[in-house]
Amino acid sequence: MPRTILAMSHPLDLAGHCRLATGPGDLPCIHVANDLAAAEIHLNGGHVAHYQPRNDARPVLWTSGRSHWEAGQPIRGGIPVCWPWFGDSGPEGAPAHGIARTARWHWLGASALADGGTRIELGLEDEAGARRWWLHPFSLRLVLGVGHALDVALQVRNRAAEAVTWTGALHSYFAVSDARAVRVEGLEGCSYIDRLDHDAVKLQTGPVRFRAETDRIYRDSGATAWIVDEGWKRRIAVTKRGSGSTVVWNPWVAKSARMPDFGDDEWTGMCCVETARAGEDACTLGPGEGHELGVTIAVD
Ligand code: TA6
Repeated sequence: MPRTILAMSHPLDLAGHCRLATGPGDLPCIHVANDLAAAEIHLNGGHVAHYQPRNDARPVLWTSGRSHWEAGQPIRGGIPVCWPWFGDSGPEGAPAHGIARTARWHWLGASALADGGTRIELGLEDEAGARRWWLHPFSLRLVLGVGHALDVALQVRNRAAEAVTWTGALHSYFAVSDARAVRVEGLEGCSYIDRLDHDAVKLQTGPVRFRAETDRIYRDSGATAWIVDEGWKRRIAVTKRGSGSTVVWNPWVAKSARMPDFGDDEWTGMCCVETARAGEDACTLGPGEGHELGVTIAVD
C-alpha cells in the first residue's frame, strides 16, 4: 500500500473536517472539527488525545496536565495504543505496553462520513525502532471515526512467516466528575484478575466502584461497559469488539504520586476502562492473518 506521508507544510483540509496541526510540544497532530464533534489525534503513538461531541459540555477523554509531549514518549491520557504486549509482559527491558504507543505513525488519509463524521486512517509498519523489540514483520492500521460517537479500530496484520501471539489494549482514559462518585456497570458477574492482590482471581458482584487503587483485568467481559457519572449526569458507553478482556484502572493517591507525568491530585478526575486482549486473552495470528480490536465510545 503506497504510504502517503503528509508533509508538514501542507495542512490537510478535508472539506473543513480536519487539518494537520502542531500540538503541545510541537508534535504533529490532526485536528478534527465537524458538525458532530471535535478531536485531536497525534501521529506520536497514533494517539487520540481529545474527543468531545458538539452537544457535550465536557471532553469525554481525560489527559493529564503533566503529560509528556515529546516524540517517542507516551502521552498520559486519551487512548494509548498498547501493542504487541500489555503492561510489562514484553521482552526484558522493553517499554511497558509495547512499541505502538511511542512510535511515529503515518497518515494514510481522511474522508467525510455520510452522517457528517470524519474517518481518519493512520498506519504503522515494522521499522527499525520496532524491530529492536519485536522481530516479527507486521502492519497496523488505526481507523478512527469521529462523530456522534468515537470509533477506534486497531487492525493488526501478521506479516511474518510464522504464527505470532500478541496482547494489547486500547487503553482509554475517561474524564469523570469524581472517580469516587462514578460506577462502572456491565461487568457484573465477570471474573477478574486483581493485579494488586498477587493476580488473585475474583468475582465482580454489582457495579465497579473506586474506593482505592484499582487495577483489574476482567475476563470474558461482555460487549458494553458503562461509566455512570452522577456528578456530571452523563453515562459513557464503551462498546468493544474483538476483545475478551476489559481492564479497569484508577491509580488513586500513592501511584499517582509515583508517576511523573500524572498530577498528584488528578486521579479523582479520571478512570480507565480499557478494551483489551490481556492476560489469558492473548491473540494468535497465523501468517498473513489479521485481527481487529475495536471500541465505540458514546455519551448516552
Ligand atoms: O492498564 C492499567 C495499567 O497496566 C496499570 O498497571 C498502570 O501501569 C497503567 O496501565 C499505566 O501504565 P503506564 O505504563 O502508562 O504508566
